Amino acid sequence: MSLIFYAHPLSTYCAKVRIILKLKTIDFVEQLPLGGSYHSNAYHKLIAAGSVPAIQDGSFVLHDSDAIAEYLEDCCPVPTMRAPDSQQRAYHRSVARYHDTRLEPALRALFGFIGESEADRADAALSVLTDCLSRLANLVDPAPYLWAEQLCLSDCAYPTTLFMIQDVSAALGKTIELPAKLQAWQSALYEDQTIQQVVDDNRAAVAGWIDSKQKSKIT
Ligand SMILES: N[C@@H](CCC(=O)N[C@@H](CS)C(=O)NCC(=O)O)C(=O)O
Repeated sequence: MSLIFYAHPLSTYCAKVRIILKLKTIDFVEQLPLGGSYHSNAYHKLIAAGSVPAIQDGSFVLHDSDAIAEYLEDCCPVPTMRAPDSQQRAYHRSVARYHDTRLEPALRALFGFIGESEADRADAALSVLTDCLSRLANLVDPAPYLWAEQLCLSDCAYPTTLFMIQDVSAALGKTIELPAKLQAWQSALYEDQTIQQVVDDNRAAVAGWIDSKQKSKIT
C-alpha cells in the first residue's frame, strides 16, 4: 500500500520530505490535508500536531519533516542519506535543525510584508534573515553537498528555502544576495534533476501566492 504524504505546495518543509521520497523512489500518494486545510478538525483528528508535512504509513502516522526524514531513512536505507560516522551525522542534524529553527522562521517573518506599500517596514526582518544566512555560510562547507559527493537528509531542507528567500525578498523590492558558498551549494543542489523538479514546482506555487497577495493588497 502506498504511503500517504500530507503536504501543501507552498511549504518548504513539505518540499524537503518530497525530495527525500523521490530520491528514495518510495511509492507515495500526495494529498492536501483532510478537509483541505491543516486547520480542519478532520486533519487534527488524524494528525494531532496539526501541521504539514505528515505521513500515514498503514496505521502509523507521523508529523514533522525531520522525524519523517529519519523514519524514511530507517525504512528505506537506499540510497543512503545519513552518514555512518556519529559526529558527522550529528553535525548534519545540527544543520537541519538550523534550517527549521533559524532560517525558515526568519524567512517566514517576511511573508506578512508582501504587498505592503511601505517596503522599508520589512528592513529589520530582512536584516535578521541576512544575518541567518551569514551564520549558515560559516556553519556549512558543502563540497558540493554537506556530505561531499553524496546527498544527505540535511541537504534536502535547503534548496527550496534558498530560492524562496530570493523570490520573497525580490517581491519586497529588496534583493538578497546569497553568500558565495551558499550560491555554489544552491547551484549544485539544483543540478540534481529530482531536486530541480521539486524546486520548480514550489517556486511556481510561491509565485502564484505572491501575486495573489500583492493583488489583494492593491484592491
Ligand atoms: N517543524 C515542523 C514545521 C512544519 C510547519 O510549520 N508547517 C506549517 C506549514 S509550512 C504548518 O503546518 N503550520 C500549521 C501549524 O503548525 O499549525 C516540520 O518540520 O514539519
